[in-house]
Amino acid sequence: MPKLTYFDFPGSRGEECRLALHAAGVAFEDDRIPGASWPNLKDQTPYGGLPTFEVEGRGVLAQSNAILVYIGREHGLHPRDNWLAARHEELLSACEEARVQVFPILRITDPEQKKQAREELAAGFLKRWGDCVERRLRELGDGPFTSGDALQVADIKLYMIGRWFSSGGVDHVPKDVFGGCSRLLGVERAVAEHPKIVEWYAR
Ligand SMILES: N[C@@H](CCC(=O)N[C@@H](CS)C(=O)NCC(=O)O)C(=O)O
Repeated sequence: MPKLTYFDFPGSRGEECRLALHAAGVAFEDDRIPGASWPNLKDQTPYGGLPTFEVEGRGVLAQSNAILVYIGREHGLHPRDNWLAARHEELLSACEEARVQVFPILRITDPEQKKQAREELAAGFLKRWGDCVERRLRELGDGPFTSGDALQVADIKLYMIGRWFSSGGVDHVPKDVFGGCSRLLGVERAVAEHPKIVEWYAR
C-alpha cells in the first residue's frame, strides 16, 4: 500500500494529496505524524518538508505538486493532452506561489502589524491572484471543474486554497476575498460537492 505522510490536520498540502488519493480510489496508508516528532524526521525527508509519498518498489516522492501530478497521471485525474496538462500544472504552481506569499504573513504575531499585513494581503496579493486564476479558468471553459465536468488534481488544489479563505478562518482576510471570481468559486463548490470528497469528510 502506498504511504502518504503528513501532519495530523485536515488542510494544506497533505490534505490535498489525501483527497486526490481518495478521489482516485487508491487505498493508502494515511501516516499522520505528531508535531513533536517532526524535528527528528525533517532531515530524513528529501527537502525537509511534508507531504511525502512512498510507493513500494519505487521510493519516496516529495513536493505536493509532483505527488499530485503523479497520482493524477496514474489514475486519470490529470489531462492526457500535454498542453492541457501544462495549463493545469500552471494552476498547481500558482497555488504554491500563493502559499509561499501567505504563510510568512500569517506568522506575524503583533496584533496591529498582523491586522495591517493581512488586510494588505487581501486587498493586494490575494485580489490579484484570484483575478489571474479566474481569467485562466475562464479561458479553459465553463467548468464546473478546471477543464470540464471531471474532477482533476488541479481542482483539488484550488479547492484547498479557496476553502482556506472562504471558511473565514483567516482573521482580517474577508471570507469573500475571491467573491468576484465566480469560476474559481464554482470549482471550489464542485469539489466540495463531489461524491468522493463528501465521502472522505463523512468518514
Ligand atoms: N514545496 C513543498 C513545501 C513543503 C512544506 O513546506 N510543507 C510544510 C507543511 S505544509 C512543512 O513541512 N513544514 C514544516 C517545516 O518546514 O519544517 C511542497 O509543495 O510540498
